[in-house]
Amino acid sequence: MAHFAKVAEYSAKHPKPEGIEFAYGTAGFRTVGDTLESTVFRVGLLAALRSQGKQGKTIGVMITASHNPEGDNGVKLVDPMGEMLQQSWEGYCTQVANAASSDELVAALAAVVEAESIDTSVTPRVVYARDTRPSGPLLQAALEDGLAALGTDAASYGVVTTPQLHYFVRCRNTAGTDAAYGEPTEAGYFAKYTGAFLRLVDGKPHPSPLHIDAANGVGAPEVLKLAAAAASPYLSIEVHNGDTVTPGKLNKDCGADHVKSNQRSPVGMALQPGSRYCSFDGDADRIVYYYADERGTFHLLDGDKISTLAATYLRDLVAAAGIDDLQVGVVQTAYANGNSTSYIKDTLRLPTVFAKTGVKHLHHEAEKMNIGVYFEANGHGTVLFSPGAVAKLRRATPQTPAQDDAIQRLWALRDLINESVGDAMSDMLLVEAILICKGWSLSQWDEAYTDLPSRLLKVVVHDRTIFKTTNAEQTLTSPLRLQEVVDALVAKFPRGRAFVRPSGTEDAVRVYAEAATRADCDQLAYLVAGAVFDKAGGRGDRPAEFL
Ligand code: G16
Repeated sequence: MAHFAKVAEYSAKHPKPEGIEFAYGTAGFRTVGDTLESTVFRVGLLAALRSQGKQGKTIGVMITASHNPEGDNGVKLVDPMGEMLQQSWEGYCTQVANAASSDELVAALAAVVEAESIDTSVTPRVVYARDTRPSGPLLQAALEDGLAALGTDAASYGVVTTPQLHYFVRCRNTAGTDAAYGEPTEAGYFAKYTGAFLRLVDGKPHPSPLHIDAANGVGAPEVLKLAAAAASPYLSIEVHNGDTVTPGKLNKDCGADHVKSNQRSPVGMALQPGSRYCSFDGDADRIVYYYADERGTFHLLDGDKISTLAATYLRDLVAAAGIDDLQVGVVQTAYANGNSTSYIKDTLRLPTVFAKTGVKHLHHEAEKMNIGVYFEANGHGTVLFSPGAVAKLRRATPQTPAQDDAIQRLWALRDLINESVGDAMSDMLLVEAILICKGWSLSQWDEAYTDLPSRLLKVVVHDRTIFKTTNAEQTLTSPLRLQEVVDALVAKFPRGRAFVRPSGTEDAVRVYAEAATRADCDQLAYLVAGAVFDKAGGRGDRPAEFL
């Protein structure tokens, strides 16, 4: 095919490593950074085809491995509205990434063109960015070759957060339409979100400083720029773990994933009672909050707590605005703490559904709601206003000043939220705005419900692809009979719940357990992890008992 005339020449510079199978998973391709050059080159080709398939709309490419260790890297495609790549394309990505030769690669690309009836005469448009990982520059060069091979009109945003790139893509594709999202620049991003934030908190008392653990990642410089753009005592921040230069520091003993998984503060943050803390992950798409009480005990406010805070605030505003038939709903995954789900159903009386892990799955469920709040317990999430909800807001005619105020606040919240994807900076502003408006400390926010003790473990196995699940990933269908073993263990513990699923971003199997007491929870997690290790090909050290 003439369209692919230059592919072989460029591809020769980026040969596929032998013996490695790549798979487009939960958040794109993600593995050891040194092995990804051919894959990222090929993602450049796919991004161009995806853009042509969308009549020249701008597609995004983000080079990041987010919460993974610094040696890993990854790459994912961003669709025109700033959302994750349409799932039906994930198979194409996997096929193209695994083509063994230049000829096979061209054939795989031609098959995509054929299957999607792509008009290859359209000029492809792609924007891209990367996080701070050392392997990023080399992978970016490979991506640029892939884009050049198909004559792409391409632009780099340099080193930015993943959600910023999603935002830029959405802005570019909506410019000049009714759905115009903002200026597709860093300055535009900061102006939009800080402007909405300041509108919401105007006139309220100033909060105490917020200590941010930036995971030694790209969130550090970006959140400083955000605060500079706000230039307001409403956003007084202190950044910790902001070293993006020293090798080995990214996500090391810090960041949202570390804090959530280990349920303790990150390195470099000595918690003081009464002070306020949060952690981003390596590419700033997740956030969790935490504090220490008077006795120095650590308390985590994770994605479930953020979700319930946002849902409560939105529900109350909708009621105060006097808008009928505007329902707030919540999407969670199996990792949601059991008590958060009960709180949403029984106390807030809001509808809630479960989706599979991966924000793309939650996003699709939230799209079915009027106002859909979706968060993973790990702190990854956002809020979506459906077109119907936006139309109702537009039509709303306030009868009182209080109704008018509530409607203005709903508009400001919509502007404050990055609807394209979960965004640590935008979510931080959302939490800060709600806490400022309510006059709440972190411990007051925490009072809504008490988490059941929970534990998340990783088990390394020879082949995680043998693990298959159903029921929003809460039930194993393979390996055979392992689920029966898990069920029997769960039955031994009051309020016990546990599930096993293969990670889509790391070479490991994840085990989640919760139970009525910390001791029971830890015992259940240990027993389930041990069963996985013994019965499904554990590798390395057997999971140890908690002491
Ligand atoms: C990614 C996904 C999240 C998911 C997380 C862990 O996060 O975007 O939706 O929860 O991986 O997924 P898994 O358990 O399948 O490894 P991030 O922040 O690393 O991009």
